[in-house]
Amino acid sequence: MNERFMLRALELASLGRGHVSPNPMVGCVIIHGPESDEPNAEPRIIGEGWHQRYGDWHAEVNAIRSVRPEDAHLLTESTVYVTLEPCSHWGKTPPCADLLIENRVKRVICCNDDPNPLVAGQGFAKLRAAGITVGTGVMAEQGRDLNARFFTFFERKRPYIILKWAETADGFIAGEQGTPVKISGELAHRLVHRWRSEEDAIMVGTNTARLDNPRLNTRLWPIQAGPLQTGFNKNPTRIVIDNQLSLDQTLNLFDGSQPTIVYHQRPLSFVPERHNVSYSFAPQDAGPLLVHLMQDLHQRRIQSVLVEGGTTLLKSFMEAGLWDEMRVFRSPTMLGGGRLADAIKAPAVRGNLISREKVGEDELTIYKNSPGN
Ligand code: AOF
Ligand code: ZN
Repeated sequence: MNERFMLRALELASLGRGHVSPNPMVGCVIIHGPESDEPNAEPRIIGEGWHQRYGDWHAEVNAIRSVRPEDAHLLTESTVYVTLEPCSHWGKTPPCADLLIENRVKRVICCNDDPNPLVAGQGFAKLRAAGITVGTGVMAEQGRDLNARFFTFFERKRPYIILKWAETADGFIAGEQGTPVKISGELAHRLVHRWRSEEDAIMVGTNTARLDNPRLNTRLWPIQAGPLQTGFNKNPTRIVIDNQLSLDQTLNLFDGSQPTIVYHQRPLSFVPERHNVSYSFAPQDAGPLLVHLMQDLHQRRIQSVLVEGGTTLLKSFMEAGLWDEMRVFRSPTMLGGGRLADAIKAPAVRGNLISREKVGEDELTIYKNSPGN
């Protein structure tokens, strides 16, 4: 077992970020060498691959295909490092476990078991039944971290929630009436567009939709900026809460350029029809709106949501303990008055500090939710 190779597999997996959802990011490295009981041999990577895009070949297939014909005979003495349990089901592609068995690889080492009930241990069972040595739990934490969205989706039956806001040096997040003010700088702005391209959905509350008229797209993270330079620039699904369906239909959000979901609590005798806009009714007596939202998004297979404000919406996620990450920009500017950022933080909110770094003029701090919060 060699963590160096798993690290490489994790690195490859991450190249799929923003392109594979609702599938996990998976990387695979095939090694021939001493671990394969070859005396005096140096371990050598004979193949590698990753899951590049939703619907495309899985990591193991790409790795096996990358093996040069002259190395193909080494596969029977190889160790396959793959970040997730190889699949056992017929999905968009045939089972990866079968492929590894056909190629008679010697060992398979993974970070994590696949939480998808279609797989969940059956991939390993298949491999073992075919006489392949299986190891799992190698760099398990890094593996879970990489696919936090995928694991949250299957284990908690809800999307991974990222709360994001910007505050001024004197701690304000918006003007007096919650009016939006420009707080963070140009680089932070661009980074947010990159984040948007990495998540399945992006959400705002009614006031932000009305006052800000946001487009919620990824125009500042152009195609060339992505790791694959594929000419593929993914825009997230937009989500807006509009309880009484009072928002002006000429807002950018409703322009039909991206799938948009409107959650409301106003009973309707007919469902409005608009291109790319769907309406989801949450009956008032059916419990908290956010609970309805989580269930509905889970059904739609949305694995992550970037919540961009405003204050009321951020606060309700925090109060419900419904969040996994907080990303906070602090700018050097002073506002002198307005809505205090502290007001959106519920008293019980505690997060683990993950990182703090400069983004242009601003400082970005990232927290993750502590278990039990
Ligand atoms: C692997 N290697 O690279 C990935 C796996 O829709 P499909 O057919 O692509 O299947 C998706 C499921 O397969 C996904 O939910 C997860 O359980 C597994 N993903 N498995 O062996 C891979 N991406
Ligand atoms: Zn597979």
